[in-house]
Amino acid sequence: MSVEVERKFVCDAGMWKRLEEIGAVCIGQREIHDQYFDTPDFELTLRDTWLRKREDSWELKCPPAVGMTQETSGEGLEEASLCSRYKEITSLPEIQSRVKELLMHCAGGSLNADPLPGPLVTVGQVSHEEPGGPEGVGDPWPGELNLRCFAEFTTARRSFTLQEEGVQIDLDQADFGYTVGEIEVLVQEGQEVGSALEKIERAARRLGLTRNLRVEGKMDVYLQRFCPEHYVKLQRAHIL
Ligand code: V4E
Repeated sequence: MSVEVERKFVCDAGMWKRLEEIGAVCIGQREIHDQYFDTPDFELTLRDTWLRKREDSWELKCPPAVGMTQETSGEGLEEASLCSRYKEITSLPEIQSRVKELLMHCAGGSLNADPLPGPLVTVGQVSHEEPGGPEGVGDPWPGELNLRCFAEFTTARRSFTLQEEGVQIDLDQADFGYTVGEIEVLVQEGQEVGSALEKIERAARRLGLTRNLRVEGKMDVYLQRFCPEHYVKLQRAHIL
């Protein structure tokens, strides 16, 4: 199982040129369709656990084991506070059992709430079926656990690699009108994250990213625009 260590950055108009100048190699571009799921009471995301259907595959992102979190690893690098790290689980049986276990431990679990499909809404230039139910997902299991789709969007992604650093750089343009970059390193679970943070810091410096500010991800912006109540709850819980 791997842990994704990543730093987001503001992707300005000069970024392409800078990537070229530092010798980053474009390794592809693609469109990614994501659907995110949670219970009506946000029991997963309030535990910083993100269940996603990306194209036809299920993925779960959750905080890594103690020892790989920034609070406990004592890396002492400024980079540590700018980088997020999440364990990525891609085996469906494991995702289902972790989600079930998490929901069972939620006080007053909401397995009896009635999921309702939402109306059609327009987001920017793109018509979106407002997320609101497990319908159309094609799998019965999310509905059986009272999970509904709360966010759905498509991202045009261009990926680059800085081979000597072992980092991947993605430039993402979401269909609701937000563009963001990220520098990413994958680490095997249990391994030291310090060297990943150093690689990310070196890549950030080479890209001229000197402003050490937290940059909003696609989900921050999506929820602020379309699900403000959910966003406020996650902010109050210091998740976003
Ligand atoms: C919102 C969120 C998660 C869902 C995935 O978010 P993100 O990594 O931004 O999406 P994406 O498309 O780049 O996924 P990838 O292709 O890299 O797998 S996982 C954790 N969060 C919370 C979160 C946070 N607390 N802070 C920041 C800056 N981003 C996300």
